[in-house]
Amino acid sequence: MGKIKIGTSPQMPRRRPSPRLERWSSVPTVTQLSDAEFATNYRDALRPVLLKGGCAAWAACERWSPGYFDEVAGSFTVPVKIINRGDIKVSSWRLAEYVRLIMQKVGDGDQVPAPEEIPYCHDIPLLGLVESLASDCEPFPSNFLSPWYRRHWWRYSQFFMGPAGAVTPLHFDSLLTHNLFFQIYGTKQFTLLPLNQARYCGRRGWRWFDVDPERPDYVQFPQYRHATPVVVNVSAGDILYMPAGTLHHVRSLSASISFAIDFHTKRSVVRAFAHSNKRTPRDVIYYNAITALAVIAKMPEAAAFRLYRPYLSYVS
Ligand SMILES: O=C(O)CCC(=O)C(=O)O
Ligand SMILES: [Fe+2]
Repeated sequence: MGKIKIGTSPQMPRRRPSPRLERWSSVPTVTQLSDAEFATNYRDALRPVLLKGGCAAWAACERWSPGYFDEVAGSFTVPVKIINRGDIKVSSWRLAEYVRLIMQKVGDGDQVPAPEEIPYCHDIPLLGLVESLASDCEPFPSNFLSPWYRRHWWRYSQFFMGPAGAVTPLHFDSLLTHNLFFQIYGTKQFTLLPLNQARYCGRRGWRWFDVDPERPDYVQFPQYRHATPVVVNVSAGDILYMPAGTLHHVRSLSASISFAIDFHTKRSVVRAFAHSNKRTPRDVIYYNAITALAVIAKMPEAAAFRLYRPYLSYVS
């Protein structure tokens, strides 16, 4: 009789399942979350979580509104996007002019136009440009981030402001980072899927997906029947954590102001390289290499940030 190979016997205990979950049945909601619980139960376990009221005590939640941004940054020129699936058209607007557009939409209560007709002030590093805004965001949960990002967390943030009906179609964040998302004004509805369900969603290029999770076309995307999207509403004062590489579709249910920080841990940046394929843009590999130098090799923040900064205005 041949020898039984170690590890193949049916009596052997099964290997521990990978910590990467195949599916989420819901997004847990908590009202308290210590740094250690966040790291162990959510970040390292790659599970999303909603920290209800997590930033409700910030001055930002009192002060920030479209009108406030008219006051503090109205003269800034900002890129505004029209997003039609993965096709993005960018134009430059004065922030004051854009605020007027939001106010009109807020004021008139008319039918909401289709998302691909709504200009969206989307994904801009505004807090890095108007650094005083960060003082409205205290106490800030810096320890949720890796050390590289903590001291000047606002430099790494991406700002979003738009009217009701603005939609960011299904995608993952370019660098396959974790995402810590802060909702300051209004409510957004997120639909989330773990990265390993990307194959069901009609991928286009590197990071966009053609399936519309709000009205899936099962004839065009029959595989989407295997997908298990979870929906969560994120209201003013809430913090949402999305694990590295989460696919997300986001609808503004009202006029909205938010910002997010895309961040890597040592593990997630290594995983991002492991996920690279021939569709991965060179820029993504470059910015992940810089991030690896900062997060793993501890390159000094000032030098690493200088190289990383253009990523914050990178449209892909
Ligand atoms: O809020 C949105 O519309 C999109 C948010 C997003 O995609 C992000 O934070 O990465
Ligand atoms: Fe995103």
